[in-house]
Amino acid sequence: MAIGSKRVEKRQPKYGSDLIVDLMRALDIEYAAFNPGATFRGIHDSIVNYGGNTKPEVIFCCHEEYSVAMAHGYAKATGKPMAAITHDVVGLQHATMAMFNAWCDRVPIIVMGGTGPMDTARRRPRIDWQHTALVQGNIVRDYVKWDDQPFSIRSVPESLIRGYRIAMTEPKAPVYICYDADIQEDEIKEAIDIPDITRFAPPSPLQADRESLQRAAELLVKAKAPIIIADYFGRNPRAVPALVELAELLAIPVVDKGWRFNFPNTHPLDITYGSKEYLRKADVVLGLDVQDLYGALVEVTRTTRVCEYVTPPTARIIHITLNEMLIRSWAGDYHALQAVDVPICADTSVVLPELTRVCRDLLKKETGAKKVIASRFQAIKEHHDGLRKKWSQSVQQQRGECISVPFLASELWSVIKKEDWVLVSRDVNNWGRKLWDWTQPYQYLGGSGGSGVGYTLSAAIGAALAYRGSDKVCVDIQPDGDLLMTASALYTAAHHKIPLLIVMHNNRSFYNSEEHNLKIAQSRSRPVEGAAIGTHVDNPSVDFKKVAEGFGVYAVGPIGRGEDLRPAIEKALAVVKNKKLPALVDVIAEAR
Ligand SMILES: Cc1ncc(C[n+]2csc(CCOP(=O)(O)OP(=O)(O)O)c2C)c(N)n1
Ligand SMILES: [Mg+2]
Repeated sequence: MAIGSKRVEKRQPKYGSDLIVDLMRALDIEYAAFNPGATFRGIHDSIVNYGGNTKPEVIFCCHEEYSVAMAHGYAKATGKPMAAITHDVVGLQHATMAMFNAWCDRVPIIVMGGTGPMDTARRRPRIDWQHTALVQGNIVRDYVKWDDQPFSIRSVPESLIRGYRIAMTEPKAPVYICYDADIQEDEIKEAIDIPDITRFAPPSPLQADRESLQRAAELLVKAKAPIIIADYFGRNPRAVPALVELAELLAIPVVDKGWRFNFPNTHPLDITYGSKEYLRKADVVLGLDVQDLYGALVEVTRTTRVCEYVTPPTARIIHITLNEMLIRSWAGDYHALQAVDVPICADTSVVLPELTRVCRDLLKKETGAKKVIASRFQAIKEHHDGLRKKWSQSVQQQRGECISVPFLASELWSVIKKEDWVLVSRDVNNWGRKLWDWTQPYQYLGGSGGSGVGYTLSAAIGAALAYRGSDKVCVDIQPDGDLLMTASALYTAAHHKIPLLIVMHNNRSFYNSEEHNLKIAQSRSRPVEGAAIGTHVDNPSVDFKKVAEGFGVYAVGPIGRGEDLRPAIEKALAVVKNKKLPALVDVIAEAR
Protein backbone atom coordinates (compact mmCIF):
# COMPACT_ATOMS: atom_id res chain seq x y z
CA MET A 1 0.00 0.00 0.00
CA ALA A 2 1.19 3.53 -0.77
CA ILE A 3 2.72 5.81 1.83
CA GLY A 4 -0.03 7.53 3.84
CA SER A 5 -2.75 5.71 1.97
CA LYS A 6 -6.26 5.23 3.24
CA ARG A 7 -8.64 3.13 1.26
CA VAL A 8 -11.61 5.18 0.11
CA GLU A 9 -14.34 2.88 -1.08
CA LYS A 10 -17.25 4.95 -2.25
CA ARG A 11 -16.68 8.46 -3.31
CA GLN A 12 -18.44 11.38 -4.83
CA PRO A 13 -16.25 14.08 -6.36
CA LYS A 14 -16.84 17.40 -4.63
CA TYR A 15 -14.22 19.57 -6.29
CA GLY A 16 -12.88 19.80 -9.82
CA SER A 17 -9.62 18.18 -8.74
CA ASP A 18 -11.55 15.22 -7.25
CA LEU A 19 -12.95 14.62 -10.69
CA ILE A 20 -9.44 14.77 -12.20
CA VAL A 21 -8.33 12.11 -9.70
CA ASP A 22 -11.35 9.93 -10.54
CA LEU A 23 -10.41 10.19 -14.20
CA MET A 24 -6.81 9.25 -13.47
CA ARG A 25 -8.05 6.15 -11.68
CA ALA A 26 -10.45 5.31 -14.51
CA LEU A 27 -7.48 5.55 -16.89
CA ASP A 28 -5.47 3.25 -14.63
CA ILE A 29 -2.77 5.85 -13.95
CA GLU A 30 -0.81 4.30 -11.11
CA TYR A 31 1.52 7.11 -10.15
CA ALA A 32 1.80 10.88 -10.19
CA ALA A 33 5.38 12.09 -9.78
CA PHE A 34 5.86 15.69 -8.78
CA ASN A 35 7.57 18.39 -6.86
CA PRO A 36 4.75 20.30 -5.15
CA GLY A 37 3.41 23.69 -6.12
CA ALA A 38 0.47 25.93 -5.24
CA THR A 39 -1.00 25.88 -8.73
CA PHE A 40 -1.89 22.22 -8.37
CA ARG A 41 -2.58 22.14 -4.65
CA GLY A 42 -6.14 21.14 -5.56
CA ILE A 43 -4.99 18.00 -7.39
CA HIS A 44 -2.40 17.31 -4.69
CA ASP A 45 -5.06 17.42 -1.98
CA SER A 46 -7.45 15.30 -4.01
CA ILE A 47 -4.87 12.57 -4.68
CA VAL A 48 -4.11 12.28 -0.96
CA ASN A 49 -7.38 13.09 0.81
CA TYR A 50 -9.95 12.09 -1.78
CA GLY A 51 -8.20 9.29 -3.63
CA GLY A 52 -6.45 7.83 -0.58
CA ASN A 53 -3.07 8.14 -2.31
CA THR A 54 -3.61 5.08 -4.47
CA LYS A 55 -3.99 5.12 -8.23
CA PRO A 56 -2.50 7.55 -8.48
CA GLU A 57 0.02 7.36 -5.69
CA VAL A 58 2.20 10.41 -5.12
CA ILE A 59 5.84 9.91 -6.08
CA PHE A 60 7.62 12.69 -4.29
CA CYS A 61 10.36 14.34 -6.34
CA CYS A 62 12.85 17.14 -5.68
CA HIS A 63 13.03 18.38 -9.28
CA GLU A 64 10.62 18.33 -12.22
CA GLU A 65 13.29 17.25 -14.68
CA TYR A 66 13.55 13.91 -13.01
CA SER A 67 9.84 13.45 -12.26
CA VAL A 68 9.26 13.49 -16.03
CA ALA A 69 12.29 11.27 -16.68
CA MET A 70 10.96 8.81 -14.12
CA ALA A 71 7.68 8.69 -16.03
CA HIS A 72 9.76 8.14 -19.18
CA GLY A 73 11.45 5.05 -17.70
CA TYR A 74 8.16 3.79 -16.28
CA ALA A 75 6.44 4.06 -19.68
CA LYS A 76 9.16 2.01 -21.35
CA ALA A 77 8.94 -0.69 -18.69
CA THR A 78 5.15 -0.92 -18.74
CA GLY A 79 4.10 0.39 -22.16
CA LYS A 80 1.68 2.84 -20.52
CA PRO A 81 1.87 6.34 -19.13
CA MET A 82 2.01 7.59 -15.59
CA ALA A 83 1.51 11.23 -14.69
CA ALA A 84 4.15 13.83 -13.95
CA ILE A 85 2.71 17.03 -12.53
CA THR A 86 4.52 20.34 -12.90
CA HIS A 87 3.96 23.59 -11.02
CA ASP A 88 2.87 26.39 -13.38
CA VAL A 89 5.48 28.22 -15.47
CA VAL A 90 8.51 27.47 -13.33
CA GLY A 91 7.98 23.76 -12.72
CA LEU A 92 7.20 23.26 -16.38
CA GLN A 93 10.39 25.05 -17.35
CA HIS A 94 12.37 22.61 -15.23
CA ALA A 95 10.56 19.72 -16.91
CA THR A 96 11.15 20.78 -20.49
CA MET A 97 14.37 18.92 -21.26
CA ALA A 98 12.98 15.66 -19.95
CA MET A 99 9.86 16.22 -22.03
CA PHE A 100 12.05 16.73 -25.08
CA ASN A 101 13.83 13.43 -24.38
CA ALA A 102 10.48 11.63 -24.06
CA TRP A 103 9.25 13.26 -27.26
CA CYS A 104 12.31 12.13 -29.23
CA ASP A 105 12.03 8.67 -27.69
CA ARG A 106 8.30 8.44 -28.64
CA VAL A 107 7.18 7.59 -25.13
CA PRO A 108 3.73 8.29 -23.66
CA ILE A 109 3.60 10.49 -20.55
CA ILE A 110 0.71 12.49 -19.15
CA VAL A 111 2.38 15.70 -18.07
CA MET A 112 -0.03 17.79 -16.05
CA GLY A 113 0.34 21.34 -14.93
CA GLY A 114 -1.41 23.97 -12.86
CA THR A 115 -1.86 27.62 -13.71
CA GLY A 116 -3.73 30.80 -12.90
CA PRO A 117 -6.26 31.51 -11.72
CA MET A 118 -7.01 32.61 -15.28
CA ASP A 119 -9.71 34.83 -13.78
CA THR A 120 -7.62 37.89 -12.90
CA ALA A 121 -10.18 39.00 -10.32
CA ARG A 122 -9.33 35.91 -8.26
CA ARG A 123 -5.55 36.23 -8.37
CA ARG A 124 -3.25 36.99 -5.48
CA PRO A 125 -0.98 39.94 -6.22
CA ARG A 126 2.43 39.31 -7.77
CA ILE A 127 2.97 35.53 -7.77
CA ASP A 128 -0.28 34.44 -9.45
CA TRP A 129 0.37 37.00 -12.20
CA GLN A 130 4.01 36.15 -12.64
CA HIS A 131 3.35 32.44 -12.85
CA THR A 132 0.44 32.51 -15.27
CA ALA A 133 1.21 32.35 -18.97
CA LEU A 134 -1.01 32.77 -22.01
CA VAL A 135 -0.98 29.92 -22.68
CA GLN A 136 1.31 27.74 -20.67
CA GLY A 137 1.41 24.95 -23.25
CA ASN A 138 3.29 27.28 -25.62
CA ILE A 139 6.64 26.44 -24.07
CA VAL A 140 6.34 22.71 -24.78
CA ARG A 141 4.01 22.67 -27.77
CA ASP A 142 6.81 21.87 -30.21
CA TYR A 143 7.68 18.65 -28.44
CA VAL A 144 4.46 17.25 -27.10
CA LYS A 145 1.93 15.52 -29.30
CA TRP A 146 -0.94 17.58 -27.96
CA ASP A 147 -1.58 20.10 -25.24
CA ASP A 148 -4.73 21.45 -23.68
CA GLN A 149 -6.08 23.70 -21.00
CA PRO A 150 -9.73 22.84 -20.34
CA PHE A 151 -11.91 25.91 -19.94
CA SER A 152 -14.36 24.53 -17.39
CA ILE A 153 -14.89 21.56 -15.07
CA ARG A 154 -17.27 20.11 -17.63
CA SER A 155 -14.47 20.03 -20.24
CA VAL A 156 -12.14 18.08 -17.96
CA PRO A 157 -13.19 14.47 -18.82
CA GLU A 158 -13.03 15.00 -22.57
CA SER A 159 -9.65 16.69 -22.29
CA LEU A 160 -7.95 14.00 -20.18
CA ILE A 161 -9.48 11.04 -21.99
CA ARG A 162 -8.48 12.56 -25.33
CA GLY A 163 -4.98 13.31 -24.02
CA TYR A 164 -4.52 9.76 -22.82
CA ARG A 165 -5.73 8.36 -26.12
CA ILE A 166 -3.44 10.63 -28.16
CA ALA A 167 -0.41 9.75 -26.00
CA MET A 168 -1.14 6.04 -26.46
CA THR A 169 -1.82 6.13 -30.19
CA GLU A 170 1.21 5.22 -32.32
CA PRO A 171 3.55 6.99 -32.66
CA LYS A 172 3.26 7.48 -28.93
CA ALA A 173 4.47 10.68 -27.29
CA PRO A 174 3.95 12.89 -24.23
CA VAL A 175 0.97 15.21 -23.91
CA TYR A 176 0.64 18.24 -21.65
CA ILE A 177 -2.62 19.20 -19.93
CA CYS A 178 -2.82 22.31 -17.82
CA TYR A 179 -5.47 22.94 -15.16
CA ASP A 180 -6.51 26.35 -14.01
CA ALA A 181 -6.31 26.61 -10.20
CA ASP A 182 -9.98 27.60 -10.04
CA ILE A 183 -11.09 24.61 -12.07
CA GLN A 184 -9.29 22.38 -9.60
CA GLU A 185 -10.50 24.16 -6.50
CA ASP A 186 -14.08 25.14 -7.32
CA GLU A 187 -16.91 22.93 -6.13
CA ILE A 188 -18.67 20.84 -8.73
CA LYS A 189 -22.17 22.25 -9.15
CA GLU A 190 -23.65 19.61 -11.42
CA ALA A 191 -23.06 15.88 -11.75
CA ILE A 192 -20.38 15.11 -14.34
CA ASP A 193 -20.23 11.55 -15.63
CA ILE A 194 -17.07 9.74 -16.56
CA PRO A 195 -17.85 7.83 -19.74
CA ASP A 196 -16.93 4.19 -20.35
CA ILE A 197 -13.16 4.52 -20.87
CA THR A 198 -12.92 1.28 -22.83
CA ARG A 199 -14.76 2.93 -25.72
CA PHE A 200 -11.95 5.47 -26.12
CA ALA A 201 -9.14 2.99 -26.63
CA PRO A 202 -6.40 3.88 -29.13
CA PRO A 203 -7.07 2.65 -32.68
CA SER A 204 -5.85 -0.73 -33.89
CA PRO A 205 -2.35 -0.80 -35.46
CA LEU A 206 -1.90 0.28 -39.05
CA GLN A 207 -1.29 -2.53 -41.55
CA ALA A 208 0.70 -2.11 -44.78
CA ASP A 209 -0.98 -2.16 -48.20
CA ARG A 210 -0.77 -5.41 -50.14
CA GLU A 211 1.18 -4.00 -53.08
CA SER A 212 4.00 -2.58 -50.94
CA LEU A 213 4.20 -5.80 -48.95
CA GLN A 214 4.56 -7.76 -52.18
CA ARG A 215 7.32 -5.46 -53.48
CA ALA A 216 9.19 -5.63 -50.20
CA ALA A 217 8.90 -9.41 -50.04
CA GLU A 218 10.09 -9.82 -53.65
CA LEU A 219 13.17 -7.70 -52.98
CA LEU A 220 13.99 -9.62 -49.80
CA VAL A 221 13.50 -13.08 -51.28
CA LYS A 222 15.60 -12.29 -54.35
CA ALA A 223 18.35 -10.50 -52.42
CA LYS A 224 21.83 -11.98 -52.33
CA ALA A 225 23.02 -9.90 -49.40
CA PRO A 226 20.06 -8.51 -47.45
CA ILE A 227 20.42 -6.82 -44.08
CA ILE A 228 17.91 -5.70 -41.44
CA ILE A 229 18.37 -2.57 -39.35
CA ALA A 230 15.97 -2.39 -36.40
CA ASP A 231 15.70 0.67 -34.19
CA TYR A 232 12.38 1.35 -32.42
CA PHE A 233 10.83 -1.90 -33.57
CA GLY A 234 11.20 -3.43 -30.10
CA ARG A 235 9.06 -0.74 -28.45
CA ASN A 236 6.43 -3.44 -28.71
CA PRO A 237 8.28 -6.33 -27.01
CA ARG A 238 5.70 -8.87 -28.20
CA ALA A 239 6.78 -8.18 -31.78
CA VAL A 240 10.38 -9.31 -31.31
CA PRO A 241 9.70 -13.02 -32.11
CA ALA A 242 8.26 -11.93 -35.48
CA LEU A 243 11.59 -10.35 -36.40
CA VAL A 244 13.44 -13.49 -35.35
CA GLU A 245 11.12 -15.49 -37.60
CA LEU A 246 11.66 -13.29 -40.65
CA ALA A 247 15.42 -13.14 -40.14
CA GLU A 248 15.59 -16.93 -39.84
CA LEU A 249 13.33 -17.58 -42.81
CA LEU A 250 15.71 -15.79 -45.18
CA ALA A 251 18.93 -15.83 -43.13
CA ILE A 252 19.15 -12.05 -42.90
CA PRO A 253 21.72 -10.55 -40.54
CA VAL A 254 20.28 -8.06 -38.07
CA VAL A 255 21.74 -4.81 -36.75
CA ASP A 256 20.08 -3.63 -33.56
CA LYS A 257 20.47 0.16 -33.26
CA GLY A 258 19.74 -0.20 -29.55
CA TRP A 259 17.10 2.44 -28.82
CA ARG A 260 15.00 -0.54 -27.75
CA PHE A 261 15.60 -4.26 -27.44
CA ASN A 262 15.04 -5.34 -31.04
CA PHE A 263 16.86 -8.63 -31.43
CA PRO A 264 18.50 -11.12 -29.04
CA ASN A 265 22.29 -10.73 -29.02
CA THR A 266 22.68 -14.49 -28.58
CA HIS A 267 20.97 -15.17 -31.89
CA PRO A 268 23.39 -16.32 -34.62
CA LEU A 269 22.01 -13.68 -37.01
CA ASP A 270 22.81 -10.79 -34.68
CA ILE A 271 25.74 -8.83 -36.11
CA THR A 272 25.12 -5.58 -34.26
CA TYR A 273 28.67 -4.50 -33.46
CA GLY A 274 30.22 -6.16 -36.48
CA SER A 275 27.98 -5.04 -39.29
CA LYS A 276 30.29 -3.05 -41.53
CA GLU A 277 31.19 -5.77 -44.01
CA TYR A 278 27.49 -6.67 -44.34
CA LEU A 279 26.44 -3.08 -44.91
CA ARG A 280 29.22 -2.66 -47.46
CA LYS A 281 27.95 -5.48 -49.65
CA ALA A 282 24.21 -5.11 -48.96
CA ASP A 283 21.90 -5.27 -51.96
CA VAL A 284 18.67 -4.90 -49.95
CA VAL A 285 18.27 -3.05 -46.65
CA LEU A 286 15.14 -3.51 -44.56
CA GLY A 287 14.78 -0.70 -42.03
CA LEU A 288 12.38 -1.24 -39.15
CA ASP A 289 11.33 1.91 -37.32
CA VAL A 290 14.70 3.52 -37.82
CA GLN A 291 14.54 7.13 -36.65
CA ASP A 292 17.70 8.14 -38.46
CA LEU A 293 17.95 5.85 -41.47
CA TYR A 294 20.58 7.96 -43.22
CA GLY A 295 22.70 7.85 -40.07
CA ALA A 296 22.42 4.07 -40.03
CA LEU A 297 23.83 3.79 -43.56
CA VAL A 298 26.75 6.20 -43.35
CA GLU A 299 30.01 6.53 -41.52
CA VAL A 300 30.87 9.85 -39.91
CA THR A 301 34.24 11.39 -39.22
CA ARG A 302 33.69 12.97 -35.83
CA THR A 303 35.78 16.13 -36.03
CA THR A 304 35.17 17.05 -39.66
CA ARG A 305 31.55 15.83 -39.65
CA VAL A 306 32.05 14.30 -43.11
CA CYS A 307 29.53 11.51 -43.86
CA GLU A 308 30.07 8.73 -46.37
CA TYR A 309 27.72 5.92 -47.29
CA VAL A 310 28.85 2.45 -46.25
CA THR A 311 26.07 0.79 -48.24
CA PRO A 312 26.56 0.64 -52.03
CA PRO A 313 24.55 3.12 -54.13
CA THR A 314 22.82 0.17 -55.81
CA ALA A 315 21.32 -1.12 -52.55
CA ARG A 316 17.51 -1.10 -52.59
CA ILE A 317 15.94 0.20 -49.43
CA ILE A 318 12.69 -0.79 -47.72
CA HIS A 319 11.64 1.19 -44.67
CA ILE A 320 8.67 0.37 -42.46
CA THR A 321 8.03 3.13 -39.98
CA LEU A 322 5.48 5.54 -38.58
CA ASN A 323 8.05 8.37 -38.61
CA GLU A 324 5.99 10.35 -41.11
CA MET A 325 3.05 10.45 -38.72
CA LEU A 326 4.77 12.69 -36.19
CA ILE A 327 6.86 15.46 -37.67
CA ARG A 328 7.38 18.92 -36.20
CA SER A 329 9.48 21.74 -37.54
CA TRP A 330 11.12 23.02 -34.36
CA ALA A 331 13.89 20.42 -33.77
CA GLY A 332 15.22 18.28 -36.61
CA ASP A 333 14.39 15.02 -34.89
CA TYR A 334 13.07 13.80 -38.24
CA HIS A 335 16.78 13.55 -39.23
CA ALA A 336 18.43 13.65 -42.67
CA LEU A 337 16.37 12.85 -45.75
CA GLN A 338 17.09 9.36 -47.02
CA ALA A 339 16.01 7.88 -50.38
CA VAL A 340 13.81 4.81 -49.90
CA ASP A 341 12.63 2.45 -52.67
CA VAL A 342 9.75 0.88 -50.77
CA PRO A 343 8.48 3.31 -48.14
CA ILE A 344 5.81 1.77 -45.91
CA CYS A 345 4.00 3.87 -43.35
CA ALA A 346 2.61 1.25 -40.98
CA ASP A 347 3.05 -0.42 -37.62
CA THR A 348 5.86 -2.97 -37.77
CA SER A 349 4.27 -5.12 -35.06
CA VAL A 350 1.49 -6.13 -37.47
CA VAL A 351 3.46 -5.74 -40.72
CA LEU A 352 6.28 -8.13 -39.88
CA PRO A 353 4.17 -11.30 -39.50
CA GLU A 354 2.41 -10.40 -42.74
CA LEU A 355 5.65 -9.68 -44.59
CA THR A 356 7.05 -13.00 -43.37
CA ARG A 357 3.96 -14.80 -44.67
CA VAL A 358 4.33 -13.24 -48.14
CA CYS A 359 8.07 -14.05 -48.17
CA ARG A 360 7.29 -17.64 -47.22
CA ASP A 361 4.86 -17.95 -50.15
CA LEU A 362 7.34 -16.47 -52.61
CA LEU A 363 10.11 -18.68 -51.33
CA LYS A 364 8.21 -21.77 -52.38
CA LYS A 365 8.70 -20.72 -56.00
CA GLU A 366 12.42 -20.03 -55.65
CA THR A 367 14.24 -23.19 -56.64
CA GLY A 368 17.52 -23.71 -54.85
CA ALA A 369 16.80 -20.92 -52.38
CA LYS A 370 16.86 -23.21 -49.37
CA LYS A 371 20.47 -24.20 -49.97
CA VAL A 372 21.61 -20.62 -50.51
CA ILE A 373 19.82 -19.49 -47.36
CA ALA A 374 21.26 -22.32 -45.28
CA SER A 375 24.82 -21.51 -46.31
CA ARG A 376 24.25 -17.79 -45.74
CA PHE A 377 22.95 -18.60 -42.26
CA GLN A 378 26.05 -20.63 -41.53
CA ALA A 379 28.42 -17.87 -42.67
CA ILE A 380 26.63 -15.24 -40.57
CA LYS A 381 26.61 -17.56 -37.56
CA GLU A 382 30.38 -18.01 -37.83
CA HIS A 383 30.83 -14.24 -37.99
CA HIS A 384 28.51 -13.77 -34.99
CA ASP A 385 30.21 -16.48 -32.92
CA GLY A 386 33.63 -15.10 -33.81
CA LEU A 387 32.66 -11.63 -32.62
CA ARG A 388 31.27 -12.90 -29.30
CA LYS A 389 34.39 -14.97 -28.73
CA LYS A 390 36.70 -12.09 -29.55
CA TRP A 391 34.86 -9.78 -27.19
CA SER A 392 34.80 -12.18 -24.26
CA GLN A 393 38.51 -12.93 -24.70
CA SER A 394 39.43 -9.26 -24.81
CA VAL A 395 38.30 -8.44 -21.26
CA GLN A 396 41.17 -7.12 -19.14
CA GLN A 397 40.79 -6.22 -15.50
CA GLN A 398 42.68 -2.94 -15.28
CA ARG A 399 43.58 -0.18 -17.64
CA GLY A 400 46.18 1.94 -15.91
CA GLU A 401 44.87 3.05 -12.54
CA CYS A 402 41.28 2.25 -13.38
CA ILE A 403 38.99 -0.70 -13.79
CA SER A 404 38.41 -1.38 -17.48
CA VAL A 405 34.92 -0.88 -18.87
CA PRO A 406 34.66 -4.44 -20.30
CA PHE A 407 35.69 -5.77 -16.88
CA LEU A 408 33.04 -3.66 -15.19
CA ALA A 409 30.45 -5.12 -17.57
CA SER A 410 31.66 -8.70 -17.17
CA GLU A 411 31.88 -8.62 -13.36
CA LEU A 412 28.39 -7.16 -13.17
CA TRP A 413 27.19 -9.91 -15.50
CA SER A 414 28.76 -12.63 -13.40
CA VAL A 415 26.68 -11.41 -10.45
CA ILE A 416 23.33 -10.67 -12.09
CA LYS A 417 23.11 -13.46 -14.65
CA LYS A 418 21.57 -15.72 -12.03
CA GLU A 419 18.78 -13.20 -11.52
CA ASP A 420 15.74 -12.24 -13.57
CA TRP A 421 17.41 -8.96 -14.50
CA VAL A 422 16.40 -5.85 -16.44
CA LEU A 423 18.96 -3.31 -17.61
CA VAL A 424 16.95 -0.15 -17.03
CA SER A 425 19.62 2.29 -18.17
CA ARG A 426 21.71 2.61 -21.28
CA ASP A 427 24.45 0.07 -21.90
CA VAL A 428 28.04 0.81 -20.87
CA ASN A 429 29.80 1.60 -24.15
CA ASN A 430 28.07 -1.44 -25.70
CA TRP A 431 29.90 -3.90 -23.46
CA GLY A 432 26.73 -5.18 -21.85
CA ARG A 433 25.37 -6.23 -25.21
CA LYS A 434 28.74 -7.63 -26.26
CA LEU A 435 29.29 -9.76 -23.14
CA TRP A 436 25.92 -10.56 -21.58
CA ASP A 437 23.13 -12.75 -22.90
CA TRP A 438 20.25 -10.53 -23.92
CA THR A 439 17.46 -12.93 -24.69
CA GLN A 440 14.18 -11.46 -23.42
CA PRO A 441 12.71 -8.29 -24.95
CA TYR A 442 11.99 -6.71 -21.55
CA GLN A 443 15.65 -6.94 -20.54
CA TYR A 444 16.76 -3.66 -22.08
CA LEU A 445 14.92 -0.36 -22.36
CA GLY A 446 17.31 1.81 -24.40
CA GLY A 447 18.60 5.35 -23.89
CA SER A 448 17.08 8.78 -23.54
CA GLY A 449 15.97 9.39 -27.12
CA GLY A 450 16.85 13.07 -27.11
CA SER A 451 20.39 12.67 -25.71
CA GLY A 452 19.72 15.15 -22.93
CA VAL A 453 21.99 14.26 -20.01
CA GLY A 454 20.10 13.93 -16.72
CA TYR A 455 17.92 11.10 -17.95
CA THR A 456 19.66 7.89 -16.90
CA LEU A 457 19.36 7.77 -13.11
CA SER A 458 15.81 9.12 -13.10
CA ALA A 459 14.50 6.91 -15.88
CA ALA A 460 16.13 3.90 -14.22
CA ILE A 461 14.31 4.72 -10.97
CA GLY A 462 11.05 5.12 -12.91
CA ALA A 463 11.46 1.73 -14.57
CA ALA A 464 12.39 0.17 -11.24
CA LEU A 465 9.24 1.71 -9.78
CA ALA A 466 7.28 -0.17 -12.42
CA TYR A 467 8.90 -3.41 -11.24
CA ARG A 468 8.63 -2.64 -7.50
CA GLY A 469 7.05 -5.63 -5.80
CA SER A 470 8.18 -8.10 -8.49
CA ASP A 471 11.17 -10.45 -8.43
CA LYS A 472 12.94 -8.64 -11.26
CA VAL A 473 16.33 -7.15 -10.42
CA CYS A 474 16.61 -3.74 -12.05
CA VAL A 475 20.15 -2.67 -12.93
CA ASP A 476 21.32 0.82 -13.78
CA ILE A 477 24.83 1.35 -15.15
CA GLN A 478 25.17 4.93 -14.11
CA PRO A 479 27.49 7.57 -15.58
CA ASP A 480 28.80 10.07 -13.02
CA GLY A 481 27.97 13.26 -14.92
CA ASP A 482 24.39 12.18 -15.45
CA LEU A 483 23.96 11.41 -11.75
CA LEU A 484 25.35 14.80 -10.79
CA MET A 485 22.64 16.51 -12.82
CA THR A 486 19.72 14.93 -10.96
CA ALA A 487 21.36 13.47 -7.84
CA SER A 488 18.32 14.20 -5.69
CA ALA A 489 16.44 11.47 -7.55
CA LEU A 490 18.28 9.19 -5.12
CA TYR A 491 16.11 10.64 -2.39
CA THR A 492 12.96 9.59 -4.26
CA ALA A 493 14.34 6.07 -4.70
CA ALA A 494 15.08 5.84 -0.96
CA HIS A 495 11.84 7.47 0.16
CA HIS A 496 9.63 5.20 -1.97
CA LYS A 497 11.74 2.09 -1.33
CA ILE A 498 12.40 1.43 -4.99
CA PRO A 499 14.78 -1.53 -5.37
CA LEU A 500 17.47 -0.67 -7.91
CA LEU A 501 21.08 -1.78 -8.30
CA ILE A 502 23.03 1.32 -9.36
CA VAL A 503 26.53 0.48 -10.59
CA MET A 504 28.44 3.59 -11.45
CA HIS A 505 30.65 4.03 -14.46
CA ASN A 506 32.54 6.80 -12.71
CA ASN A 507 35.19 8.18 -15.05
CA ARG A 508 35.31 11.41 -13.03
CA SER A 509 34.52 13.33 -16.15
CA PHE A 510 31.82 14.56 -18.46
CA TYR A 511 33.88 12.44 -20.75
CA ASN A 512 31.88 12.67 -23.95
CA SER A 513 32.63 16.38 -23.97
CA GLU A 514 36.23 15.82 -22.91
CA GLU A 515 36.67 13.49 -25.87
CA HIS A 516 35.29 16.11 -28.22
CA ASN A 517 37.70 18.65 -26.75
CA LEU A 518 40.62 16.24 -27.18
CA LYS A 519 39.78 15.65 -30.82
CA ILE A 520 39.28 19.29 -31.66
CA ALA A 521 42.54 20.27 -29.96
CA GLN A 522 44.37 17.50 -31.84
CA SER A 523 42.90 18.56 -35.16
CA ARG A 524 44.09 22.12 -34.47
CA SER A 525 47.51 20.96 -33.29
CA ARG A 526 46.89 22.49 -29.89
CA PRO A 527 47.76 21.00 -26.45
CA VAL A 528 45.33 18.27 -25.43
CA GLU A 529 45.80 18.87 -21.69
CA GLY A 530 43.22 21.64 -21.79
CA ALA A 531 40.48 19.09 -22.58
CA ALA A 532 40.23 18.42 -18.85
CA ILE A 533 39.24 22.01 -18.08
CA GLY A 534 35.48 22.23 -17.76
CA THR A 535 35.02 18.48 -18.09
CA HIS A 536 36.93 16.67 -15.31
CA VAL A 537 35.18 16.13 -12.00
CA ASP A 538 38.30 15.34 -9.98
CA ASN A 539 39.24 18.41 -8.03
CA PRO A 540 37.76 17.56 -5.67
CA SER A 541 36.43 14.22 -6.85
CA VAL A 542 32.89 13.55 -5.77
CA ASP A 543 32.37 11.05 -2.97
CA PHE A 544 29.36 9.28 -4.42
CA LYS A 545 29.13 6.94 -1.44
CA LYS A 546 28.56 9.93 0.80
CA VAL A 547 26.22 11.54 -1.72
CA ALA A 548 24.09 8.39 -1.86
CA GLU A 549 24.16 7.88 1.89
CA GLY A 550 23.16 11.49 2.36
CA PHE A 551 19.99 10.75 0.43
CA GLY A 552 19.38 7.56 2.43
CA VAL A 553 20.67 5.11 -0.18
CA TYR A 554 23.00 2.24 0.77
CA ALA A 555 26.34 2.63 -1.00
CA VAL A 556 29.78 1.05 -1.38
CA GLY A 557 32.91 2.48 -2.92
CA PRO A 558 34.86 4.01 -4.42
CA ILE A 559 36.01 0.73 -5.99
CA GLY A 560 39.20 1.18 -8.00
CA ARG A 561 40.68 -2.31 -7.94
CA GLY A 562 39.29 -5.12 -10.03
CA GLU A 563 39.39 -7.71 -7.27
CA ASP A 564 37.13 -5.59 -5.06
CA LEU A 565 34.46 -5.15 -7.67
CA ARG A 566 32.52 -8.40 -7.54
CA PRO A 567 32.20 -8.51 -3.71
CA ALA A 568 31.00 -4.90 -3.76
CA ILE A 569 28.33 -5.63 -6.38
CA GLU A 570 27.26 -8.72 -4.45
CA LYS A 571 26.85 -6.68 -1.27
CA ALA A 572 24.74 -4.10 -3.04
CA LEU A 573 22.66 -6.77 -4.76
CA ALA A 574 21.90 -8.32 -1.37
CA VAL A 575 20.43 -4.98 -0.24
CA VAL A 576 18.34 -4.72 -3.42
CA LYS A 577 17.07 -8.29 -3.15
CA ASN A 578 16.68 -8.79 0.56
CA LYS A 579 15.79 -5.33 1.79
CA LYS A 580 14.03 -4.28 -1.44
CA LEU A 581 15.89 -0.99 -1.43
CA PRO A 582 18.13 0.91 -3.84
CA ALA A 583 21.89 0.42 -3.52
CA LEU A 584 24.82 2.10 -5.25
CA VAL A 585 28.32 0.87 -6.09
CA ASP A 586 30.75 3.63 -7.01
CA VAL A 587 33.17 2.16 -9.55
CA ILE A 588 36.15 4.19 -10.70
CA ALA A 589 36.50 3.06 -14.29
CA GLU A 590 38.41 4.09 -17.39
CA ALA A 591 36.84 6.78 -19.54
CA ARG A 592 35.62 4.46 -22.32
C1 LIG B 1 21.46 18.55 -20.78
C2 LIG B 1 22.72 18.29 -21.49
N1 LIG B 1 23.81 19.04 -21.20
C3 LIG B 1 24.99 18.80 -21.83
C4 LIG B 1 25.08 17.81 -22.76
C5 LIG B 1 26.40 17.56 -23.50
N2 LIG B 1 26.93 16.28 -23.08
C6 LIG B 1 26.76 15.16 -23.81
S1 LIG B 1 27.43 13.81 -23.10
C7 LIG B 1 28.04 14.73 -21.84
C8 LIG B 1 28.90 14.08 -20.77
C9 LIG B 1 28.11 13.25 -19.82
O1 LIG B 1 28.95 12.79 -18.80
P1 LIG B 1 28.66 11.42 -18.09
O2 LIG B 1 27.21 11.31 -17.82
O3 LIG B 1 29.58 11.28 -16.95
O4 LIG B 1 28.98 10.33 -19.22
P2 LIG B 1 30.43 10.03 -19.86
O5 LIG B 1 30.48 10.75 -21.16
O6 LIG B 1 31.48 10.47 -18.92
O7 LIG B 1 30.42 8.54 -20.04
C10 LIG B 1 27.67 16.06 -21.95
C11 LIG B 1 28.02 17.11 -20.97
C12 LIG B 1 23.91 17.08 -23.06
N3 LIG B 1 23.87 16.14 -24.00
N4 LIG B 1 22.76 17.31 -22.38
MG1 LIG C 1 31.47 10.48 -16.81
